Amino acid sequence: MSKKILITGASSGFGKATAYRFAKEGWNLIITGRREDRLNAIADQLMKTFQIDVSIKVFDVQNREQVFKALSNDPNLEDLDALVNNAGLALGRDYFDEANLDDWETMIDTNLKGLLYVTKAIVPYFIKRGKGHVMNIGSTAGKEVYEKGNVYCATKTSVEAISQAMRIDMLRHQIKVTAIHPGAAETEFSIVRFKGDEAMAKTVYDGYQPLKADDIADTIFYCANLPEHVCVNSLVMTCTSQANSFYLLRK
Ligand code: NDP
Ligand code: 8X3
Repeated sequence: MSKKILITGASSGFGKATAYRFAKEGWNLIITGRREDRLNAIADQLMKTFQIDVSIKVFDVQNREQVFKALSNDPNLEDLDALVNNAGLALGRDYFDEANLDDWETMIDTNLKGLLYVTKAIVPYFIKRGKGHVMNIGSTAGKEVYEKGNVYCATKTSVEAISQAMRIDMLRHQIKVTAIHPGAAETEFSIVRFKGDEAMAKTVYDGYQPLKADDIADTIFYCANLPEHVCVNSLVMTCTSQANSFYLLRK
């Protein structure tokens, strides 16, 4: 029987690439995000190309009511195998004393509270089934805090912490929890971070080959397809030109 995965932030970047990766292998999908037009276009293409079931759910992960309304009491989620908490963003790259409070709130509400809400809404289905896999997308930004990264780095440090906590607290339910921490990858991430300034965003990836969204999708697919008794707990991945948040080789 086909397996089923729910991916947040599937309208772009890692989430979209992950949707394609799992669809190609015959998984059925639930893809989520705020941009309904994009999700519809992706769902149509995947259903036509791979003859799988794709349903979309449009909600803002920051909005607790929307999350629980979208994800509670849904028979389509009763046989869900895996969840990818990918929706997230950085906003601004500013010194702590100069940073914008609204940017901070949005990052905390999306990267941390959004991940908590979605997981809290999905875990009851996993508990009922006696299995399930939560995969959380952190970042190298949560491994080494860098200048002007302050609150973004804090949210991603929290992704590792809460992943560890979930793994401990849900051990008795045999739910797998994996945290994946990618380094620099060229998606819409930097365009969002620099609020539409595409030239500025481009400079982030100058002079080296960053990760591609497909690289992260491949890694998520690997983690999701290990034997029942195997769980990758935490995984850091970078492009070959990056050693960590601080060391990046640009030509
Ligand atoms: P993109 O900007 O390309 O994609 C982000 C996705 O998150 C979009 O699908 C967006 O959908 C969704 N999203 C953002 N805010 C919300 C929200 N409030 N509610 C619902 N969905 C939301 O970035 P990436 O694919 O690069 O980023 C994906 C994840 O990977 C993020 O958590 C990011 O922090 C992390 N990451 C990125 C790295 C990089 O270098 N690119 C490296 C390490 C980690 P929509 O706008 O339609 O809601
Ligand atoms: C995104 C990677 O280095 O821009 O999480 O923070 S970085």
